[in-house]
Amino acid sequence: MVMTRRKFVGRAALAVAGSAAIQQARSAEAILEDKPREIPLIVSTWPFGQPANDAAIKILLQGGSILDAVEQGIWVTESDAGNRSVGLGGLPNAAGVTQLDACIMSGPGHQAGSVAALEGIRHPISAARRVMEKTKHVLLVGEGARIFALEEGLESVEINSAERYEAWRKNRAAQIRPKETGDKSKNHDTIALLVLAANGDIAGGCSTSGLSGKLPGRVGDSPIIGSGLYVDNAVGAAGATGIGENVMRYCGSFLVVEYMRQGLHPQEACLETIRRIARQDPKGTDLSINFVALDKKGRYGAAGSGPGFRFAVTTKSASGVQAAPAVGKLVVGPAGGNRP
Ligand code: SD4
Repeated sequence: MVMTRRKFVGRAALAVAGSAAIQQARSAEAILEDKPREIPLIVSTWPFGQPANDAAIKILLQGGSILDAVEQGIWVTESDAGNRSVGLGGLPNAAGVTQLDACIMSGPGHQAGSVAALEGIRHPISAARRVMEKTKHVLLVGEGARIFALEEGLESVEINSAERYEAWRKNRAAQIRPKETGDKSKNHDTIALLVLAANGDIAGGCSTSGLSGKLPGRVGDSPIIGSGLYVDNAVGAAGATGIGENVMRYCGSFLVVEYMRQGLHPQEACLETIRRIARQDPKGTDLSINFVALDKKGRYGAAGSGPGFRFAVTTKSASGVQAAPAVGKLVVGPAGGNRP
């Protein structure tokens, strides 16, 4: 490939900007170093992650497995009928059907399982775990995923699509443009839940109904390993929420983990991932994407492309919600992360 001088200079400038940013991030790490490092540690997306974290830490403290902690923590969010973006309470696609995406990753053995465009199953995270543990595959989609979940004895739920579609259609305007003053967390999003166990093992899970009004069959970042979630037992884990298309074109969660592997603090790794995407993407920081991360040392962090992203952090001694730093000035989408 012949590279013009302009292209070469442009790329070199980008590379310099990138490495300068990493150096800047490394020096910022000194400030972040002071954060407590209590383990087990659980970090998840959005304030609705807190009750999920609480359920997950309880399982760990009772001697349960790290995967049980991930799965049963996420059950809490999937069971919340008031949640419009995770589980069967999630807003339907353009055909009036709620299609669910989920994945799970286990650090030890680097195992992963996913389901996408899954209909009528109460706990997609459990279907993902079964894919990981009981098949030789990583990802099952659509009707195949549903039949597999049914064969595994997972709870199925009858859904009246026409009714759901009508309700969705009537409220569409309100859902697309909720009041600016409203609680943004209600419009969001995906739960990505990361666990660092006391023995240093790491696991994570992710579950969502995806973007409301999406085309039938659309799969977002959440069930894609390396995009909505990534775990490396030697380094750490990361998860994403926001507009999946802006995450999956860059393997966002994988990138966060790779920055941590290069030595960045989890928070700086999240920030640098968004900066890097924004440097390259025609949308700049208008991405509506957010990441959470934790590392093997028990450090954690999060970042959003715009302000408004909050995340839940839980240890044995404390559980709470924190605000994530933002890269750009834009809010997390006028309608939350589900902005088309
Ligand atoms: C998706 N990232 O399907 C998910 C859902 C989400 O804001 O987090 N929406 O694109």
